[in-house]
Amino acid sequence: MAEQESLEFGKADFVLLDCVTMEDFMANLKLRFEKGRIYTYIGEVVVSVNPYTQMELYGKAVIENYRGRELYERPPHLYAIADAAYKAMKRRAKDTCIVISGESGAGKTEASKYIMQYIAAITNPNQRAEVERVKNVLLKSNCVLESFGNAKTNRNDNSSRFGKYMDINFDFKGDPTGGHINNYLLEKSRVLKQYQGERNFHSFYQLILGAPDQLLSTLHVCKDPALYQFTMEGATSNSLTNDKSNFKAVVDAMQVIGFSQEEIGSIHRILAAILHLGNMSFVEDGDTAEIEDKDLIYYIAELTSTEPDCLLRTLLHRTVATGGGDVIEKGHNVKDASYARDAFAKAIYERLFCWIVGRINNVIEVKNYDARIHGKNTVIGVLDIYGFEIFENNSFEQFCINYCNEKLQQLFIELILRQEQEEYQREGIEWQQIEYFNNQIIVDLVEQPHKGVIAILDEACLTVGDVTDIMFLDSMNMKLCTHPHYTSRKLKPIDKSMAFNRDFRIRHYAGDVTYSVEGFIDKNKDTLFQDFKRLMYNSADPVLRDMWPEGKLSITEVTRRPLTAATLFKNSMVALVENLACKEPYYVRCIKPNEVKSPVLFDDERCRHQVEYLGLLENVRVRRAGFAYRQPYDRFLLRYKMTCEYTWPNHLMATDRDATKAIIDQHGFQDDVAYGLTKVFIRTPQTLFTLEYERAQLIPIIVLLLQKVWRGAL
Ligand code: AOV
Ligand code: MG
Repeated sequence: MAEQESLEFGKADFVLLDCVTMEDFMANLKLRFEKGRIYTYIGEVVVSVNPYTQMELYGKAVIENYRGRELYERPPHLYAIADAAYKAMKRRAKDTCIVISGESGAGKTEASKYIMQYIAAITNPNQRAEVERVKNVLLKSNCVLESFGNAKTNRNDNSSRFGKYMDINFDFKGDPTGGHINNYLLEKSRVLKQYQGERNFHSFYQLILGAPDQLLSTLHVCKDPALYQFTMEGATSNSLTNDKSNFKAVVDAMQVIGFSQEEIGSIHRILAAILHLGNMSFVEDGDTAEIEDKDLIYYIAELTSTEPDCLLRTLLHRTVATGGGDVIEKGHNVKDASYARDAFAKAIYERLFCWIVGRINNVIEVKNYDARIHGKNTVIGVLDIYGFEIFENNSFEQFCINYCNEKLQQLFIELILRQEQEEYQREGIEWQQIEYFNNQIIVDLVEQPHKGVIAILDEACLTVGDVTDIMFLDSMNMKLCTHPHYTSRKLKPIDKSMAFNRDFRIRHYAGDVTYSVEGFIDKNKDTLFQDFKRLMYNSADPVLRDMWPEGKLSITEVTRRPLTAATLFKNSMVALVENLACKEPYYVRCIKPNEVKSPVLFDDERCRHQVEYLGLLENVRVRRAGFAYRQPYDRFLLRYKMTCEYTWPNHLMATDRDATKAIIDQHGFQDDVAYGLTKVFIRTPQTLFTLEYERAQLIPIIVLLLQKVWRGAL
């Protein structure tokens, strides 16, 4: 068990609690938080409580203290879990992953950064230049991705508005040789509009407030976010982010990564173009729309390296292929033009973000050449994704984010609670089944083919004609009315807490969330007229051109209907979970101590709620009753047979199980072990450490002996 600190700091591992009750768990968590012990184990899971203040926990000396140590030798820390994942990867050539979960503002992104810093600090002792380059890019990528993918929300001043899974590749020496970032569904609707008190993505404010005057003037941008429709809301919000200095930090980081001056210039021009697009408004001109402020057309055309005429035509018209194969141009009315402008602004930003991720991936991609030279390539994956969210208004984005958290909780249940218990049963180990809530039912509610919310939404989106959000709600009400985790005001008219008839509610594992259906159909269809794609593809700016490869198709060549946003997201989540499930997982479970970002307040009720839905108490129970290590008998013998006179060099017993028993009995570990059908189960790490220690002592003697035998034979 974890190194025992003085008892005044509570138990360093919840497994050591005298009683596993919610009260005891909470008392220990609270005591440790109050004493500045923000990390506690449940076996190999780290429970982390956001301290909301800078802790003296992360310096170089601390890193050295954890380097190469066993998990239980030092007080609980993210560094210990990072080291354990690293050791498993290096010693056993296992792909591992670190899954960080918890609700919005619980500290996932900070944790992921500390973990990456640790891995960077303990690798490349020989200072190989190429490895240093890769490490630098991996570390600097955080700064760039946070600028473009994070924003202030009402729950977190630096909230990740995208999901991130980063693979770090290692060579046989255990040094990082490259990596790959997968990003998941950016909340692009934020570009257009933010709820009261929230902000657009940091990148916009950093440009407006941090760019040098000369750059701003070439971008035709003023130094005041209140002047732009898209940044107006955040202009007055009292945020902790330091936009001015961060602008420079982001540019520096991009340079370190390898973005060229031209590319950085393009990125700034694209951001400025989006700001100008936001200020564009339309007026009625007969049946069609006209642009009110013509200057904006010239600014945007200049910034996107397109022809003003083409830009104007694209904003006000749309080409349509008629049934007969002809192509006609249809003028927009004001409503359609505004819709098209918004779709365009969102799409440019999203593509810019994906392009940046792709650009970083180019730089850190493991080349075949490297793999050949460095041999086996193993991976540590780090997952930092948007946490569970409940806002006053919840929309399509919260629905996706919360579904993603359901999937991750399902993975946790699958790996930590279910498979563990099933293995004991399979192996015939005596076992008292531990009850837990399985959220598979909610995952199914969302993703089941034909019957789930996403399928119903897709069906509505594929229906010809004008399908409204309300029709989608009606369809859900009809198909899901008996589901225990679904309800809506229409089904339950007395429920006043659902404000409108356009709401539906899902009882998530982490709490009830009421979603407004408004915008679901549009956001799921995610339509952007082909004219915009062609316009961008024909831009003289190579960065913009690169982002719109399908722009080379004309309207008559576009035949396939693209997958909907929700289905794309679902597919990416299924792939993510499959990828994580085939790696050895390490978990960090983050807890948000209070809603007011206070370093001293431990809100009992809020914390208890999180402990409950994260299934932490069940985790302790399974862990406590269970066995930390297990190995098939033949593998166990192969490794430890030299530690027992009856098994070295070969045993003469009836079965490997008997031989294993002989080793265990000789060491006096009988009480710490159970014998399954095919595997031996060991309860505490100390038993394994002792065996490992003895083995390490004996190996040099055996090697000497063998050498003598060989020489004699020669
Ligand atoms: P999140 O990633 O879990 O939320 P963050 O990692 O962004 O949450 O943490 C929120 C804020 O809490 C940070 O900006 C810090 O101010 C503070 N914080 C978190 N961890 C620490 C720590 N170890 N030490 C000091 N301060 C910390 V979201 O991205 O919203 O789900 O989508
Ligand atoms: Mg985050």
